[in-house]
Amino acid sequence: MTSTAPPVGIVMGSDSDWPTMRAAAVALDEFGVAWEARVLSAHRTPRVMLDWAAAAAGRGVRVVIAGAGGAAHLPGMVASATVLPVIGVPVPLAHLDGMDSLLSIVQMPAGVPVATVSIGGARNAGLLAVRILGASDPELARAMERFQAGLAESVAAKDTALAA
Ligand code: RP5
Repeated sequence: MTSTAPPVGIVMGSDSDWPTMRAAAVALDEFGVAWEARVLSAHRTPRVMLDWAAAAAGRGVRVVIAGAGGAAHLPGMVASATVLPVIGVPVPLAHLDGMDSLLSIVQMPAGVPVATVSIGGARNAGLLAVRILGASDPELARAMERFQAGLAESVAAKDTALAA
């Protein structure tokens, strides 16, 4: 098994999730973190999903971002088949405003964690993946420090503008 995969794997239950999930890829691009994206359905292609999850760590993936909508079992099932950290993104569909997706992903049984972000929160999923990688990558951690400083500056600028 070769370790040539990008450090972040973005998986989703359908290509219809991509308009939501691409925000994770954009965040990773901003930090120069490479990623791969796959459509893997817990219900429609369960064996392909489990094979990908089981092989991911050996291929060099370090963090998984998994998004799904509705009966959103993909993040939890991927987490059951890998030791890698899995970040779950509840994708909002036409009904129930994404609450179904959120509850499907966040209520994991003890022993099988999924770090769930907000409904549609794929950008934060990408940023969380950067932080996880930054724990063992000082350069990436410094880039996150600069990013956070930029956030603070943008709030300070708004504060100054309102106070003027
Ligand atoms: C879920 O079903 C997918 O993650 C997607 O959010 C939802 C609908 O999929 P499509 O019918 O658009 O393929 O498994």
